[in-house]
Amino acid sequence: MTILTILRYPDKRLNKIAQPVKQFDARLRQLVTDMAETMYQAPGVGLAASQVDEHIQLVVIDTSDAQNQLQVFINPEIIWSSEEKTFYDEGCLSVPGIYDGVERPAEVSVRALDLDGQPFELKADGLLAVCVQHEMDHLKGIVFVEYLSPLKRNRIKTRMIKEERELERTQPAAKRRRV
Ligand code: K1U
Ligand code: ZN
Repeated sequence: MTILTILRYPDKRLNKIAQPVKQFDARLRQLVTDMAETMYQAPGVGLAASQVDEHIQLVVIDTSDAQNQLQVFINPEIIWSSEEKTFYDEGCLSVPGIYDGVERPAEVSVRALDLDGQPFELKADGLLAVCVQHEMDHLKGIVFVEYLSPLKRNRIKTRMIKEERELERTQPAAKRRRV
Protein backbone atom coordinates (compact mmCIF):
# COMPACT_ATOMS: atom_id res chain seq x y z
CA MET A 1 0.00 0.00 0.00
CA THR A 2 1.36 3.40 -0.97
CA ILE A 3 0.22 6.50 0.85
CA LEU A 4 1.22 9.63 -1.04
CA THR A 5 2.16 12.93 0.58
CA ILE A 6 -0.65 15.48 0.27
CA LEU A 7 0.58 19.04 -0.33
CA ARG A 8 -0.62 21.46 2.35
CA TYR A 9 -1.97 24.95 1.68
CA PRO A 10 -0.36 27.46 1.04
CA ASP A 11 2.22 25.34 -0.84
CA LYS A 12 2.64 27.08 -4.22
CA ARG A 13 2.63 23.75 -6.09
CA LEU A 14 -1.13 23.67 -5.36
CA ASN A 15 -1.47 26.63 -7.77
CA LYS A 16 0.01 24.81 -10.78
CA ILE A 17 -2.28 24.19 -13.76
CA ALA A 18 -2.73 20.45 -14.46
CA GLN A 19 -2.00 19.17 -17.97
CA PRO A 20 -4.26 16.78 -19.94
CA VAL A 21 -3.55 13.06 -19.63
CA LYS A 22 -2.32 11.64 -22.94
CA GLN A 23 -1.09 8.16 -22.00
CA PHE A 24 -3.43 5.56 -20.53
CA ASP A 25 -0.80 3.17 -19.24
CA ALA A 26 0.25 1.14 -16.20
CA ARG A 27 1.82 4.20 -14.58
CA LEU A 28 -1.54 6.01 -14.69
CA ARG A 29 -3.33 2.97 -13.17
CA GLN A 30 -0.74 2.81 -10.38
CA LEU A 31 -1.21 6.52 -9.63
CA VAL A 32 -5.00 6.03 -9.44
CA THR A 33 -4.52 3.10 -7.02
CA ASP A 34 -2.14 5.13 -4.86
CA MET A 35 -4.42 8.20 -4.90
CA ALA A 36 -7.45 6.08 -3.92
CA GLU A 37 -5.53 4.51 -1.02
CA THR A 38 -4.35 7.97 0.07
CA MET A 39 -7.91 9.37 -0.10
CA TYR A 40 -9.46 6.46 1.85
CA GLN A 41 -6.74 6.55 4.48
CA ALA A 42 -6.96 10.34 5.02
CA PRO A 43 -10.04 9.94 5.11
CA GLY A 44 -11.61 12.02 2.38
CA VAL A 45 -14.22 11.84 -0.35
CA GLY A 46 -12.06 13.16 -3.18
CA LEU A 47 -8.48 13.82 -4.25
CA ALA A 48 -7.00 15.62 -7.25
CA ALA A 49 -3.62 14.61 -8.68
CA SER A 50 -2.40 18.20 -8.10
CA GLN A 51 -2.69 17.58 -4.34
CA VAL A 52 -0.09 14.81 -4.55
CA ASP A 53 2.23 16.93 -6.73
CA GLU A 54 1.23 15.21 -10.00
CA HIS A 55 0.08 18.01 -12.28
CA ILE A 56 -2.16 16.03 -14.61
CA GLN A 57 -5.94 16.20 -15.07
CA LEU A 58 -6.88 13.27 -12.85
CA VAL A 59 -9.38 13.14 -9.98
CA VAL A 60 -10.62 10.31 -7.76
CA ILE A 61 -13.90 10.59 -5.83
CA ASP A 62 -15.90 8.29 -3.57
CA THR A 63 -18.88 9.87 -1.83
CA SER A 64 -20.52 6.52 -0.94
CA ASP A 65 -21.19 5.77 2.74
CA ALA A 66 -19.36 2.46 2.52
CA GLN A 67 -16.45 4.05 0.62
CA ASN A 68 -16.61 1.30 -2.00
CA GLN A 69 -17.66 3.21 -5.14
CA LEU A 70 -14.51 4.76 -6.54
CA GLN A 71 -15.04 7.13 -9.47
CA VAL A 72 -12.11 8.16 -11.67
CA PHE A 73 -12.30 11.29 -13.84
CA ILE A 74 -9.56 11.94 -16.40
CA ASN A 75 -9.45 15.21 -18.38
CA PRO A 76 -12.83 16.22 -16.88
CA GLU A 77 -14.92 19.09 -18.30
CA ILE A 78 -18.08 20.63 -16.89
CA ILE A 79 -20.48 20.71 -19.84
CA TRP A 80 -23.53 22.04 -17.97
CA SER A 81 -24.14 23.81 -14.60
CA SER A 82 -27.52 24.49 -13.01
CA GLU A 83 -28.73 28.04 -12.34
CA GLU A 84 -29.69 26.82 -8.86
CA LYS A 85 -26.90 27.23 -6.30
CA THR A 86 -25.96 25.26 -3.21
CA PHE A 87 -24.03 26.46 -0.16
CA TYR A 88 -21.92 23.66 1.31
CA ASP A 89 -19.41 23.55 4.18
CA GLU A 90 -16.38 22.30 2.24
CA GLY A 91 -13.25 20.65 3.57
CA CYS A 92 -9.94 19.92 1.88
CA LEU A 93 -7.22 17.40 2.64
CA SER A 94 -4.71 20.13 1.72
CA VAL A 95 -6.21 22.42 4.39
CA PRO A 96 -6.81 19.93 7.23
CA GLY A 97 -9.18 20.93 10.01
CA ILE A 98 -10.78 23.82 8.09
CA TYR A 99 -14.40 23.70 6.91
CA ASP A 100 -16.22 26.70 5.45
CA GLY A 101 -19.19 27.53 3.27
CA VAL A 102 -18.78 27.88 -0.50
CA GLU A 103 -21.54 28.63 -3.00
CA ARG A 104 -21.53 26.64 -6.25
CA PRO A 105 -24.00 25.37 -8.88
CA ALA A 106 -26.18 22.69 -7.24
CA GLU A 107 -26.01 20.32 -10.24
CA VAL A 108 -23.42 19.78 -12.95
CA SER A 109 -22.90 17.51 -15.93
CA VAL A 110 -19.36 16.31 -16.43
CA ARG A 111 -17.66 14.77 -19.43
CA ALA A 112 -14.47 12.83 -18.71
CA LEU A 113 -12.41 9.83 -19.78
CA ASP A 114 -12.11 6.59 -17.82
CA LEU A 115 -8.92 4.62 -17.18
CA ASP A 116 -9.17 3.03 -20.64
CA GLY A 117 -9.43 6.45 -22.28
CA GLN A 118 -13.15 5.94 -23.00
CA PRO A 119 -15.41 9.02 -22.71
CA PHE A 120 -18.39 9.08 -20.33
CA GLU A 121 -20.83 11.69 -19.06
CA LEU A 122 -22.30 12.01 -15.60
CA LYS A 123 -24.95 14.29 -14.07
CA ALA A 124 -24.18 15.01 -10.43
CA ASP A 125 -26.04 16.65 -7.56
CA GLY A 126 -25.57 16.86 -3.78
CA LEU A 127 -22.12 16.13 -2.34
CA LEU A 128 -20.92 14.56 -5.61
CA ALA A 129 -21.62 17.81 -7.52
CA VAL A 130 -19.79 19.85 -4.87
CA CYS A 131 -16.89 17.42 -4.79
CA VAL A 132 -16.49 17.28 -8.60
CA GLN A 133 -16.32 21.11 -8.75
CA HIS A 134 -13.93 21.30 -5.77
CA GLU A 135 -11.58 18.71 -7.30
CA MET A 136 -11.73 20.31 -10.76
CA ASP A 137 -10.73 23.60 -9.12
CA HIS A 138 -7.60 21.85 -7.81
CA LEU A 139 -6.72 20.99 -11.44
CA LYS A 140 -6.92 24.73 -12.22
CA GLY A 141 -4.67 25.54 -9.26
CA ILE A 142 -7.52 26.83 -7.10
CA VAL A 143 -7.91 25.84 -3.42
CA PHE A 144 -11.40 26.41 -1.93
CA VAL A 145 -10.11 29.00 0.56
CA GLU A 146 -9.71 31.35 -2.45
CA TYR A 147 -13.51 31.73 -2.31
CA LEU A 148 -13.48 32.93 1.31
CA SER A 149 -13.00 36.53 2.42
CA PRO A 150 -9.40 37.86 2.46
CA LEU A 151 -9.64 38.07 6.27
CA LYS A 152 -10.62 34.39 6.65
CA ARG A 153 -8.09 33.30 4.02
CA ASN A 154 -5.24 35.12 5.74
CA ARG A 155 -6.19 33.64 9.13
CA ILE A 156 -6.21 30.16 7.59
CA LYS A 157 -2.86 30.81 5.87
CA THR A 158 -1.26 31.97 9.12
CA ARG A 159 -2.65 28.94 11.00
CA MET A 160 -1.43 26.52 8.33
CA ILE A 161 2.07 28.06 8.26
CA LYS A 162 2.28 27.80 12.07
CA GLU A 163 1.11 24.17 11.97
CA GLU A 164 3.60 23.33 9.23
CA ARG A 165 6.45 24.85 11.29
CA GLU A 166 5.38 22.83 14.33
CA LEU A 167 5.07 19.64 12.25
CA GLU A 168 8.50 20.24 10.73
CA ARG A 169 9.94 20.68 14.26
CA THR A 170 8.33 17.55 15.71
CA GLN A 171 8.05 15.27 12.64
CA PRO A 172 10.35 16.38 9.79
CA ALA A 173 8.81 15.96 6.29
CA ALA A 174 11.10 13.06 5.38
CA LYS A 175 9.74 11.06 8.33
CA ARG A 176 6.13 12.05 7.64
CA ARG A 177 6.27 10.46 4.17
CA ARG A 178 4.96 6.91 4.45
CA VAL A 179 5.64 5.78 0.89
O1 K1U B 1 -9.03 17.64 -0.44
C1 K1U B 1 -9.96 17.31 -1.14
O2 K1U B 1 -10.09 17.81 -2.24
C2 K1U B 1 -10.92 16.28 -0.62
C3 K1U B 1 -12.10 16.88 0.10
C4 K1U B 1 -13.28 16.83 -0.84
C5 K1U B 1 -14.47 17.65 -0.45
C6 K1U B 1 -15.18 17.42 0.69
C7 K1U B 1 -16.28 18.19 1.02
C8 K1U B 1 -16.68 19.18 0.17
C9 K1U B 1 -15.97 19.43 -0.96
C10 K1U B 1 -14.86 18.66 -1.29
C11 K1U B 1 -12.36 16.03 1.35
O3 K1U B 1 -12.61 14.88 1.27
S1 K1U B 1 -12.32 16.83 2.87
C12 K1U B 1 -12.73 15.55 4.04
C13 K1U B 1 -14.17 15.22 4.07
O4 K1U B 1 -14.99 16.00 3.61
C14 K1U B 1 -14.65 13.94 4.65
C15 K1U B 1 -13.84 13.17 5.42
C16 K1U B 1 -14.30 11.97 5.95
C17 K1U B 1 -15.57 11.55 5.69
C18 K1U B 1 -16.40 12.33 4.95
C19 K1U B 1 -15.94 13.53 4.43
ZN1 ZN C 1 -9.39 19.96 -1.78
